Amino acid sequence: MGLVVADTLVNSEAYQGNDNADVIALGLGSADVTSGNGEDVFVVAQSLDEWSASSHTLTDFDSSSDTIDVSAALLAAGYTGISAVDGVEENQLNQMTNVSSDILDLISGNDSSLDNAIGSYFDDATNVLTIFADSDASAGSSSIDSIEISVGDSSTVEEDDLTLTAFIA
Ligand SMILES: [Ca+2]
Ligand SMILES: [Ca+2]
Repeated sequence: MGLVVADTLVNSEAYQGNDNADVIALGLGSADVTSGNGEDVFVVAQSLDEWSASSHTLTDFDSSSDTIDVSAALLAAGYTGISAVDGVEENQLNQMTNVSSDILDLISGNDSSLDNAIGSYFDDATNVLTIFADSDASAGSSSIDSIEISVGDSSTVEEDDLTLTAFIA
């Protein structure tokens, strides 16, 4: 358990990784990253309230080996773990699965069903991944933020590519 330590922070520039495992933090802006081979980890480093101001591009994201870790932003928002029960618990995340395109309306509408939610939706027509999370860790209120990450034409992103390493023992 613990935060991933990044090799480098990329904000709004192009960055080329190597063919080993890179740990690349995505900062505020619009990074354009080619990470090469290896089990690369992308850390979404900016706080939740900065998410909507960023839109990154991962040109060669490989779903079979690469992952995107959003733990840091969630820790900073006050979450302490992943909920083990149905329903919403104070400071506990509910990781959503099998998310459909309907989620985009729920996000923009700050829908109460997303209370303490974390999840992602990949649009394979546009190759845009939308990651969303409730920045209000209290139960019963929500403020949904989202960030868009584009991947290359030959890339896909699966739900289990989104990791929460800081919350998993
Ligand atoms: Ca690499
Ligand atoms: Ca909440």
